[in-house]
Amino acid sequence: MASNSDWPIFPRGFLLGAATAAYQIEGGAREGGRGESIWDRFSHTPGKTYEGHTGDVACDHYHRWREDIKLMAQLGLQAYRFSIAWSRVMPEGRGAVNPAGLDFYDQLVDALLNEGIQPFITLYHWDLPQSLQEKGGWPNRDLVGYFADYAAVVVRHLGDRVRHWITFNEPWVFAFTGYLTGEHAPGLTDLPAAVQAAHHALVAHGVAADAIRAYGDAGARVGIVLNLSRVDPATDSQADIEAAHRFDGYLNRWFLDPLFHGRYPEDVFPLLGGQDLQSEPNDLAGLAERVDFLGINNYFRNVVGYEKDSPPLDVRFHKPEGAQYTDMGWEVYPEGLYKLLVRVHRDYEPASIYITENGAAFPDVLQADGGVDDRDRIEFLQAYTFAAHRALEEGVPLKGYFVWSLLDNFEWAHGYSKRFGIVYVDYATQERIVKRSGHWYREMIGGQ
Ligand code: IFM
Repeated sequence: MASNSDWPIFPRGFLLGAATAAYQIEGGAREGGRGESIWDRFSHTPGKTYEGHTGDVACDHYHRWREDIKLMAQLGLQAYRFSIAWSRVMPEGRGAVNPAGLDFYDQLVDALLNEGIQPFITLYHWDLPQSLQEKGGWPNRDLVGYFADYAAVVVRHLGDRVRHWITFNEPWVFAFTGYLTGEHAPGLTDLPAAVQAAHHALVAHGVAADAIRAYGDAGARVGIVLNLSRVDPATDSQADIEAAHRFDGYLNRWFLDPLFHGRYPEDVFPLLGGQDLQSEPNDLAGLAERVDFLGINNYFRNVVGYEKDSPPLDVRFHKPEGAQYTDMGWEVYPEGLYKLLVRVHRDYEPASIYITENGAAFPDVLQADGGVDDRDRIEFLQAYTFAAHRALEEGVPLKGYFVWSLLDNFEWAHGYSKRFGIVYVDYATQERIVKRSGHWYREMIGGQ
């Protein structure tokens, strides 16, 4: 039995769980009446994902969910964060509802509750119905209403049993990598479209929050999940300090300021062409009252310096020498999580915070003895959970922690080449093998 120095001891009621997302694990892409999503279209477009990988089968969770919930129970998970595939519930994104899609999530929720695992549902984890992309996708304001309708359908169905609702996962990622850099679906490279998409996600959060409150249980809690990172300047020079501040405005304050202060960050708004944003007067009003909890996904920090003639922000990324990097090339920097939590609490004061994703990809190897000895991931999780605990001790209202991810899965443009799971998936057989980190996490939860 490991001693308490192997993991932090969290207060009673603190939730320890794991997270996944629909397109990354479900598979069953053409089953049960599911409609096409932008990730089906994107991953089937040559050259968009690593070796042409798609989520057609993924972890086959669509068929293996009972086994996966047993696995969660064996690991002792107290909560499970998963997303709903919009196009499983509404194949065209609006209009007709697909009962088989709702049934799938219905059974999943019941099975989780039977095992005493609290469901945290994300309504949107990037898999927009393709037919809504054909209407222009998130830059089209009509999507705000379609999203609210979809949220209402799901919450009317599951709201008697599900308490924690997350509207969006990482709107920064799907807006800016989906519409500006083109690395993610729908693969566009259009700055005004990206800024408009990000804005509509904020407005949609507000109206979906209203729907969740209208149709959910009295105890329903609404959250939104942001990918946030500590940003440090590369040197002490004024130019680098200002560059780091601009990048912080783009990555962190672009969503935090509207959500909690009702306005965009003034310094970076014009740099991204904010003056051309199409908006209505009350779009950002009252968003703070529609956030019961903030979900933070954090993996690494950014070290940023000034780079001349590098629009729109004139920044360049630096990789500190001597640091440890994961298989994604992300710096292992637990101190960044601690500082980020303290800063978000100080500057924005969300009522509650959950770490909704944290974890690491490493090149795991399935050994001849059938095990996966991922000590590097254990060290990562230890360091980050201790950092989170330190923030909690200093007054940050941290209520839970979700490891990313329960299973190895489809890592978007990287396909299956990156493994984030605490459970190894042998994609040839779909066998699940609990990694050493999974055993460690089970002990940690049991040791609370
Ligand atoms: O796999 C993703 C997830 O879908 C969103 N947050 C970051 C993870 C790792 O890249």
